[in-house]
Amino acid sequence: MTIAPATPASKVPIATSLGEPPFVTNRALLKWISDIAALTQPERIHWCDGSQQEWYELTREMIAQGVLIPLNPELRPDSFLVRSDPDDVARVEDRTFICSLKKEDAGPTNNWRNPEEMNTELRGLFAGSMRGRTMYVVPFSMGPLGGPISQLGIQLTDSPYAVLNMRIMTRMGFDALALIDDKTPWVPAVHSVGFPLVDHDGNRTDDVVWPSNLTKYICHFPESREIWSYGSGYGGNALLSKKCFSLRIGSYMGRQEGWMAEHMLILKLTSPENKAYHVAAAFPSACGKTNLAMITPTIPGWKAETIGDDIAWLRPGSDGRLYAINPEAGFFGVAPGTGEKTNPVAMHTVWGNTIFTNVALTDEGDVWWEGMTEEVPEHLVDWRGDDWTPDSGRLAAHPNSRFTVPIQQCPTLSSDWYESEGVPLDAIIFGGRRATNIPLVAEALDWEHGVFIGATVSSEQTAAAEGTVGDLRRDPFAMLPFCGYNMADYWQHWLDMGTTMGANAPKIYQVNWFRKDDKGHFLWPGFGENSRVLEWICRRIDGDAAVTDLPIGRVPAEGSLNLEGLEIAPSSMEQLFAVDPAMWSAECDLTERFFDQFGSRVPPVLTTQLTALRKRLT
Ligand code: GTP
Ligand code: SPV
Ligand code: MN
Repeated sequence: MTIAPATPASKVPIATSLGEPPFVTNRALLKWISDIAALTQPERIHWCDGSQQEWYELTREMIAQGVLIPLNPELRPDSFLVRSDPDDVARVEDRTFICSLKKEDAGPTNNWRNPEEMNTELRGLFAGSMRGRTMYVVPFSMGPLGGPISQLGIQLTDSPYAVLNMRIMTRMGFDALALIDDKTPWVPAVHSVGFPLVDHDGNRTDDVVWPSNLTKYICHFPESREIWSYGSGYGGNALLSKKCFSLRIGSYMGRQEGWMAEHMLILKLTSPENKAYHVAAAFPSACGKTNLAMITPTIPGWKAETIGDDIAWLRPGSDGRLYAINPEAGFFGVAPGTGEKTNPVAMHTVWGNTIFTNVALTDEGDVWWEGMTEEVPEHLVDWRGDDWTPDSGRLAAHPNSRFTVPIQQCPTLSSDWYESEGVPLDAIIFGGRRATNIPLVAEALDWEHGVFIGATVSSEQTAAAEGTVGDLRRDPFAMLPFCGYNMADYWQHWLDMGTTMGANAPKIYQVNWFRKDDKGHFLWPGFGENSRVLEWICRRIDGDAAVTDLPIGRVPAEGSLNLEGLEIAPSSMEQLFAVDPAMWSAECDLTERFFDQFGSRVPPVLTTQLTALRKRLT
């Protein structure tokens, strides 16, 4: 198949053939690729088969270009360090757009643009944006290939770094491509770093280690289920399977089709009595999902197994229960704070085959970041490539530096991850990073109260996105930056799902590992000790744990939370569950103002919940 060059007179070498593998006959798919190639004018088109050979060739090329820094193979085999441009280190929420036909359908918490206008703008930006580069065709499946909850997508990208990451994060390659026939729905996603190597006159410029553009656009067209991302090579801006597809487009699809796409980890717990439980937990970015997903319980007899650490797709099964899959195939985890003490499972997972982005390099050719070891190396090369010593007075790794690693390397991976039907959820947990007010754990009174708790989650901003770290912000269901439609309609969808499931719905809990004393110290030891809270939740599911009713929910009765072997002052325990009526009244005022943003679209059930909470507080 040959495509006509967009600018016939130009001296720019562009791909003249799609070079599709012979088994690809889907005309819509081929037309889309040919249209995007005509627009972006890449020099070559490469169809990613996902093979080891392809990985070898790509990495060899990127090492030669100085893009990948191979780590010491004895310490970290088949692993690389990548340093991004210092202007391209996290998701860019102010450049993220939901381009629904109606502005109200994006809602007040999303940036909205008229789809037609945005389309025109994007076409201008993407015109010739891949000149001099290879356009990679990256077919992928979210969830097991052909599974009933799984979905297919194709990302076109000019970033080989994105390709290597997509190969880890998704089931990528020809197996996924082969599933896309004329009748199978798939999500098209276009990505360019916005750094062409050849100008209109055919003049070449040198490439840089991390090509990107100061102008960035992360755009979603929910009604046509399309994704267009321009200008960034980093994380959720560039791995379009993750937030763009699995959450923003996914949440929109879920509402239409009766399922849910959530920013949740999935964990399997087995009690000393050998009973299994499945829980899903939504925490905002960099608030401990990966940690909890890989928890090493400190209480005897309990076993924890990992199913997912970031995204869950939930669907009611024929038995009326809620089933969950992790659509991803890898972890894109926060590096800083990950160490043998805080997350030994993650440390073992990244033994090799790992891409590290924006961490520090040791003199031995291994990686390091703040919190990895207690002992700080005497010399490092920091994430920007500069010499670093402990008295440099700056961080060696970027606070949002990350590792990309195949999930199958996780020593605690549950065989349930392979289960295409998903696992039935017993509990859903909402959490955030809150120094005050929110208790260590509380049980929702019922589904509607649980939805109220989810809708009012707030958290201190982390480095996972641009913004002021530490600022408190509302992050309903940890989905504020990820909901592809009006957040108030999303709350209604949650309420509707509860009605569908009735008594089979999972129980809902709220947790907070981050409450502090007046000196600013964490009151709760966290990490493996969080297993005590999980144990209490499991006991509650079985009706075996006593509760005390507080205005904000049901908390463990005196002696009901297992604190055996834990040294914690009774005063700390008291503070972890303290409810200050004045502070809570202020919290309610903020909730009211937050709800007001959504006007009449706020489900009446939630305003009733707020009134009821206020009443319980007096
Ligand atoms: P995304 O990948 O951005 O969605 O984030 P995540 O929720 O998976 O975050 P992650 O698990 O990587 O946690 C990031 C930070 O939270 C790290 O710095 C951890 O040290 C810290 N953290 C995790 N669990 C706990 C805990 O129980 N207590 C305390 N104090 N910190 C924790
Ligand atoms: C998050 O910010 O929640 C992440 C990282 O999981 S990213 O993939 O960059 O969105
Ligand atoms: Mn996340």
